[in-house]
Order: sequence, then C-alpha cells, then structure tokens
Amino acid sequence: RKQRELINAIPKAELHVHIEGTFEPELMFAIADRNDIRLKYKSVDDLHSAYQFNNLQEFLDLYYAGAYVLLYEQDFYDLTMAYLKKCREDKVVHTEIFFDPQTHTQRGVPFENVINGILQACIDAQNEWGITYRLIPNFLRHLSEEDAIKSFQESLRFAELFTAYGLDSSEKGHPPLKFKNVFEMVRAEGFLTIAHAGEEGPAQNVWDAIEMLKVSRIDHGVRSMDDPELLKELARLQMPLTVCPLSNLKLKVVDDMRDHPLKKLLNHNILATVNSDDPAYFGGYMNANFHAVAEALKLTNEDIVTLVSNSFKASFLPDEEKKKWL
Ligand code: ES4
Ligand code: ZN
Repeated sequence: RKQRELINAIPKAELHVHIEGTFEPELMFAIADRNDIRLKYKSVDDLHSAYQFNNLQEFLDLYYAGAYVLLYEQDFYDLTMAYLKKCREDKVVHTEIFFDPQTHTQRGVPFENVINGILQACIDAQNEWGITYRLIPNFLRHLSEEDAIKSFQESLRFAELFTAYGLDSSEKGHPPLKFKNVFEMVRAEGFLTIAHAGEEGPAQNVWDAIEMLKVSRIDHGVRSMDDPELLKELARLQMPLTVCPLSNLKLKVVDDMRDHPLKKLLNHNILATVNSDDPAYFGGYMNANFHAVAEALKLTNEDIVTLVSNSFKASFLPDEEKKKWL
C-alpha cells in the first residue's frame, strides 16, 4: 500500500538504539565461536526462542548475557556495521547510537576496544553511505553513582567523540535522583544529557529527569500518559520523547499495540519520535516499528511525516544540518 512505501522511502533519524541491542543471534554465535566462548544456547533458533519477556528485567538479563561475547575492537566493529547496514536499508540517514561502557569495562574489556570499533564502523558508513551519527555513552542505573562517575571520568579521554550522556537499565528502584551528582558533572563538562524515564517507572521519573538531571530528551516517557499536567509541560517545553513501539509491546509496557499511546502523545502536541531500542531482541528495526504502529493506530501519512520531522528536530544535529531534512 501507499503508506508502506512512504514509510520505507522517507529519510529518517533514529535517536534511541542501544548498539548491544542490535546483536543478532547469527552474529552472536559467530563472534562467540571465534572468541572461544560457549553460549548456553544450542543454536540460533534455540536462542531466538528465548526472546520472550514479561518485563524489562527479563530482557536485560539476556541482553547482558549476549554482550558478554564482545571482546575485541573487531567485535564492536562488526556489531555496529551490521546495524548501519540496516540503517541504509531503512533510510535512516542519521543515528544517535547508545552504548553501555560499564557492561564491557566491568568484565575487563578496555574502553578503547569498545569505542574504536563502534567509531570506525560509523566513519566507514558515513564515507560509504553518507549516514551521520552521534555516540552517546549511557550509565547503568542498577550500578552505583560512584561507578557511573568512574565510567564518566574514564570516557573523558574520548570526550570529543560524545555529544551527550544517558541513563539506562533497570528503572524500578533506581530513580533519577540516584544520578543527580554525576549528571551535574557531565553538564559541567559541557555535554547534553538524556535519560530513560517513564518506561516501566512512574511519570514522576519523567519530571525528575527534567528537573534534577536537566535532560534535553526523554527516552520512552510513555508513562507520562498517567499525568495530564506532565503532558502539558512536555508540550510546552517541546521536550522530545524517543518512543519505541515494538520494545513497549515486547516488554509488556503495553498489552496490545492498539493501546500504544503514540497517537495520543502527538494529539497532545508532544514531540514524539519512533525508534527501535533493541531491534535484534524486539522484532524489528526502524521501518518495522513504523509499520507496526502505523497499522495498529491507523496513523495518517501526515502523522508519519510529523514523526519523521520530529526525529530531525529532536536530534543533536546542528540547525543547518537539520534544515536539510525538514
Ligand atoms: C533498554 Cl528497553 C531498555 N530499557 C532500559 N535500559 C535498556 N538498555 C537496553 N535496552
Ligand atoms: Zn532504550
């Protein structure tokens, strides 16, 4: 149909993707094999059949187990290049890639293996296909603030590569307040900040991310629907929400895609965008997310164009580069 073609063809930006969440089972087995690491799954199909989650934590347990096989710069290069090929197929012309340094440094993988592999793939994709990128280290909220501070200080050797820092992992029990000090340090060094908030946690976490962490974007934020005052404030601030429809369905943040709040967020004049989050685990990359939500919510072509314009407006591209796509 016409709308499928519009979605597939329109140039778009992705603002919420965890590179460790783009790790497809086939590549995971190949890298495990060459690194002499044994996975606890017999085959690609066996691993794939484990991708059934009742909540965020059940997913995170598998996601961290999968990341365990990534050791060398080449591993991070291959992982990132596989994702960038999907970007080319899906007409993603700009991507802001999250990664979790602590997941790797904690197990003795040098920070430079991680960053050099990811960066070289991004440079190659920019040269070959013109895809632009930003790199955004995230702090793991299940670890201490002290650990986040150490990770931040270690990352500063590569400061010129980063635009912003984020906050991800288990939201329940780890509110924004826990990371107030490290976010202050991050902002004092001149970086922007973003945070996962209002995914599984309450709308109050969205307020706190804005007011205590001074974020420029909220990752997910769908639970803002519980608080009419917050919806008004998000619209007033034009605070972007990086929404991830297939993620929300797979992690049972919504029970049915027809209940997804994306259309309501747009109706409230909120700057919502569509993103893939952890596409290897959640059943699809950018265009699959657009198709799923467009069909379930009967989005109009105008809605699609709005979502795509929002993706550039909410990006960390400079204004002159945004204008090329708006
Ligand atoms: C994540 Cl879906 C999601 N939520 C929070 N943290 C994450 N890390 C990777 N995917
Ligand atoms: Zn996420």
